[in-house]
Amino acid sequence: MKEQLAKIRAEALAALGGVKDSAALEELRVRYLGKKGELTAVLKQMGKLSAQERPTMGALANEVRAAVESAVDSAAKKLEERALELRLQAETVDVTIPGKAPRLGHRHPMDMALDEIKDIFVGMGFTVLDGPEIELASYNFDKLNAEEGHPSRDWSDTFYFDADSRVMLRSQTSPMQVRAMETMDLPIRIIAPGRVYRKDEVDATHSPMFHQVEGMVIDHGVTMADLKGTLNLLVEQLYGAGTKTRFRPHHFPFTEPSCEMDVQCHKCGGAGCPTCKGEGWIELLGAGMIHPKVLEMSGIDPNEWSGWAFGIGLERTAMRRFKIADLRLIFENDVRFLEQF
Ligand code: 2U9
Repeated sequence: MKEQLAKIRAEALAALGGVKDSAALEELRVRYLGKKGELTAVLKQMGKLSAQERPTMGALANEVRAAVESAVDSAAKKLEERALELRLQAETVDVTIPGKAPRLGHRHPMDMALDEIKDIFVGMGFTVLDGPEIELASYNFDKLNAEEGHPSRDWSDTFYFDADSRVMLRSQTSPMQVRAMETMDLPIRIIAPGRVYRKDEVDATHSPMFHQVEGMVIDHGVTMADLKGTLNLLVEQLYGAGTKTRFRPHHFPFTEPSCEMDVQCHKCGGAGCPTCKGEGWIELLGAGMIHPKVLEMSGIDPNEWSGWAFGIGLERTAMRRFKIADLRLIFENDVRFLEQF
């Protein structure tokens, strides 16, 4: 038995000394110290020993068990240390290696053009509105004096959601202004920028989705002179001091009188060139005095209050501002295009 115990000790210590991983260690622990292990098997034979031999063998067995247990513990500790060492090696960061610069995005020219316009109007005390793109036709048309049968309500021009033509994708941002007239305290000065939708085929100047900025002022004694003064200021800030404008009569259902405003061609200074198609002037926006019926429908007394409104297409403004020849470039989001602005 003595030899058996010595053999177990020698074999166990040798095996534990060269153990490679925790699975192998566990296997050895079970093999030598487990209930069905080699040491237990020897201890089970103790009964066969004489009373004299038993205490010495018992002490020796305990000594061997303690030695194997201690070897198991130190092997486990070694494995742990080795694992930590490997992890630290793998996770080493060389802080002196130059970093990879992240590729920065770029502001979209539409966003830049909108911000310029917003800044100009906020500077004059206007509030910027936001509102739903899915609208009621009553807000998009009826309350803007475009009644049943008006050509802009046609199914070939407008995206309706229902057969009764009651719910639609807004075709202008005016419904936001109607909602403002119904809910805000007078006087009001607001601009309403946002996406609008019309059934147009995509080409170099058209898209079924585009952006508008509309604006309006309602106060006591507001006249066409206020409209012209404000829009001239807008143009001077967008295109530089001294930029000339002209106002031509026009027709819109929601304004009376109505006009379109042109700016003198920045390329030729009015002499006529390919940019202005020989006209000397470039059409910029539509505007007018808010129709008394439109005021009345939103509960504003046209005998007490008057107001003006305008609408400007943002894509066209950005295209002119940044000299972009094709509208489709604005929506394609090609970074090589966007980086130029
Ligand atoms: C209310 C009353 C009046 C907004 C206006 C225009 C003239 C106009 C076009 C510009 C280019 C649309 O994007 S575009 O195709 N808009 O010409 N818009 S007056 O008048 C309003 C708005 C709201 C309650």
